[in-house]
Amino acid sequence: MAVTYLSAMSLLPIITLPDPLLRTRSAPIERVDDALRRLADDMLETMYDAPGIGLAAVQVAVPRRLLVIDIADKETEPPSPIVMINPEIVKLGDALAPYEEGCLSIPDVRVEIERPSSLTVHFLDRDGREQQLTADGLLATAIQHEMDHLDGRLIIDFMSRLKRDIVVRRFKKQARLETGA
Ligand code: K2U
Ligand code: ZN
Repeated sequence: MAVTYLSAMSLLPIITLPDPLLRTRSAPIERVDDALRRLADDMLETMYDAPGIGLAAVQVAVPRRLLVIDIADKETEPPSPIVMINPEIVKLGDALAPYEEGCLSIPDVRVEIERPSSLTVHFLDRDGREQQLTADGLLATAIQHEMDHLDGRLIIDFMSRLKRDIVVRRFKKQARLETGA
């Protein structure tokens, strides 16, 4: 039945280190159409399944400037999904706050990162409408983490060079073992 088919979403594979695509600068989106909305919905389903509170399109191998976020606590709150198309941070607060960040594309690695604790971001929503959002706390951290993905920046870039090289070597070795190379 066409309606069922259209409404069914799909889980997308999340790419991981050392996939070079993660280092791409994602391209702006020209058209907000049904195909893009379908990708955003598939990204949300993939994020909830991971589970995660954010996901950038490049993490599902689509290097376009699209991200999804939902920081609602699923134990106590209803979902509160946010879709951001061509997001731009227009203001960053002066106060910094540390957070021990993980990344769905770099499993089992945690990095304590200090980021501005508040920001204002401009973006297009899933209907292509201009939006402005002021965020603080975990939402501000998540927006900055996902925006980093759109510019090919990863949490390991906040590590010392030595620790980053150790992590990258470990993921490259794991990838070789998996492909039997
Ligand atoms: O983009 C991603 O890899 C998903 C990230 C997003 C994120 C990381 C750190 C801080 C905020 C957002 C996470 O892996 S989602 C997993 C998660 C769940 C609860 C709290 C923090 C991170
Ligand atoms: Zn990430």
